[in-house]
Amino acid sequence: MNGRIFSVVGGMFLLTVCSKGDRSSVQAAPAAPAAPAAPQPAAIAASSDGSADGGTITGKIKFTGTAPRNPAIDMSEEAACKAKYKTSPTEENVVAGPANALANVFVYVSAGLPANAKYQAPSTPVTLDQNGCRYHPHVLGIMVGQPFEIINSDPVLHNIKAIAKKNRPFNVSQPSAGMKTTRTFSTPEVMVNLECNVHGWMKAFLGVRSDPFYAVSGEDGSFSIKGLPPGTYTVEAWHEKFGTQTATVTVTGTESKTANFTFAAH
Ligand SMILES: [Cu+2]
Repeated sequence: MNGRIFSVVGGMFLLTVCSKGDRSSVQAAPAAPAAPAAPQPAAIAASSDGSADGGTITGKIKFTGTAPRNPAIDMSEEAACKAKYKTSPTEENVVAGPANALANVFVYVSAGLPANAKYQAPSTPVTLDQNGCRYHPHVLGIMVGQPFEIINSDPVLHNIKAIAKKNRPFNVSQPSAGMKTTRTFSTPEVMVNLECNVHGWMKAFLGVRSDPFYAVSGEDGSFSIKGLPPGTYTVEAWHEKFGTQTATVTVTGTESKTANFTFAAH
């Protein structure tokens, strides 16, 4: 991300604007500290939002065969959760879209980025909502150091447990609606499994990365990873039931490359 560079420039711009007494239409950049920017290590000009330079890897994820049926969830003992559904809720082990599109695949660059590259984590939290006794979203990514905000939207006790091997595991109780807990992760790990000790069907999967080059496929199976510097990358696609696949993709400039993945349902 080149946010660091941008914020310095943007900050100076703000000061100029303000000193002229203009209406402050420039958006919410916090008053930039006047101190000169400290020299920053390894400024890799990459952007995760695609608004700046870099290459793009996009693709579609599909599966062959017949998707297994997602088990029904028995919420009869959690009336407050059950009431949130019109039809009986199921687990989300395999979420398929039209034409065998596969959702909830975590796609990330597993190799090829410069070893010394440093990417600043956004201060914007990644949110995991417990709502209707399910996790939303079911698969998600986060950067090392980025706030991970766990919210309880249910008037029932949830107990979120992070099963991590490289990161510090945690186990947090949220007995009532509106509770919020924030954690961070210190090292890359794909995946950290999230479970609820109270509701055995509640599962989510969190990919922790030290760079912003990851995405989760949508209902149409598509994903997009933007802002990649030139390089040859291993792109890995992870699915909770169907395993992993990799592709090698070379990016030379600001072009868009395609990497499609097809899993076999089993
Ligand atoms: Cu729960």
